[in-house]
Amino acid sequence: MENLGGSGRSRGEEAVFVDVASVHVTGGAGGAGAVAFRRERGVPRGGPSGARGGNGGGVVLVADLRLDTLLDYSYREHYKAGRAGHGEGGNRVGASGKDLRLPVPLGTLVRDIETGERIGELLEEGDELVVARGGRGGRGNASFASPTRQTPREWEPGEWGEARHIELELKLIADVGLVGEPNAGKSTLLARVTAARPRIAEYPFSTLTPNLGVVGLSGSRSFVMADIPGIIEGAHEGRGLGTQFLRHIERTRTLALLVPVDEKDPQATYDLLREELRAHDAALAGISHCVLLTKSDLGPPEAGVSVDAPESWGQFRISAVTGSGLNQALEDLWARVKAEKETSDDEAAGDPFEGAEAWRP
Ligand SMILES: Nc1nc2c(ncn2[C@@H]2O[C@H](COP(=O)(O)OP(=O)(O)OP(=O)(O)O)[C@@H](O)[C@H]2O)c(=O)[nH]1
Ligand SMILES: [Mg+2]
Repeated sequence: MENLGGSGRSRGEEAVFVDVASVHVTGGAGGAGAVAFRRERGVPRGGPSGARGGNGGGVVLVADLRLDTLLDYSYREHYKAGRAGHGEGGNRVGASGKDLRLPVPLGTLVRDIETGERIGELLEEGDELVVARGGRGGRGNASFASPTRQTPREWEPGEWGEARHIELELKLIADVGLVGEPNAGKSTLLARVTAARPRIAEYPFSTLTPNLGVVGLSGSRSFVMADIPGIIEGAHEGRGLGTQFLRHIERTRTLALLVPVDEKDPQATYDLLREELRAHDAALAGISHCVLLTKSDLGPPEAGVSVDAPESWGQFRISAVTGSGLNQALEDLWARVKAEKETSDDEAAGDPFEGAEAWRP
């Protein structure tokens, strides 16, 4: 498999896309300790009262159901938690630095890139993992007082926060599977809407292995799209590349059947795809699907073509070359994936990055 920003890998029954991101995380610096003495009436120099600095904030990863991919972490490389306040006189300890809490999808694995050490894995909603500790605050002169040393002037600076270069890794399973005859434009579409770079060519069977990519939409919304080799009539009997690759899309949330509008008989193409899916596996035929009428730039102008597809949940006229119709199709695909997920598990809603404007990618 090929893609950018991740490495494809096959595991067991289906194509597994490994979404990776590498980021630098730095804890906040601790505050310095203070040197101060109490002022008391009649006492020229009271006891030492310089307090310690606060502790710096840590960078904490938090597993969040609302995220499905690591796409948000491909836009920004450095994340830093808040630095602490310095200690003050009158035994006032410095304020602690604010933790930086970064939401990541469930299943995220974290490694230290320099040492290769596995730092941990976030599996359940709310799981937390500190990836960079804040620096400790330094002691103020009050801490150095002893019966024999009543006017210490020592103080410590705060420690620097821990700095680490980490890799986040997430194994993804495709949400949307593209199904079409060879040359239908599956790979062209994947390349247009994701960072994946599958092979594209004007001859059939240019794609020989599945490709996956992450489609990113506004507001941290994303889903995974799979492009598999084309299927032809009789594929379920082994013609062409057969249907061996269909197993890669058996667990997708929905399918998109591609029908080029410049074809002689778009209806026959659609019927053939449905029939091959059915013949391969009843479960696959049971996955919801929409129709993507592709290569609209080549077809008759405006809504000339549609197919009779009563079981589909939608039809979209798109061109992966001009981009026409793509936004609507992707929005509706996302909504469909979300709805299918909600029927299988109860997902939280809302924006996981809310309140994090300062560092939001
Ligand atoms: N004009 C036009 N050409 C397109 C469009 N989408 C794909 N093509 C062309 O159609 C040909 C086949 O595209 P691919 O993306 O390789 O098709 P595929 O479905 O991946 O084909 P296989 O991998 O062989 O199954 C290429 O020459 C593309 O440039 C489109 O929207 N408009
Ligand atoms: Mg292809």
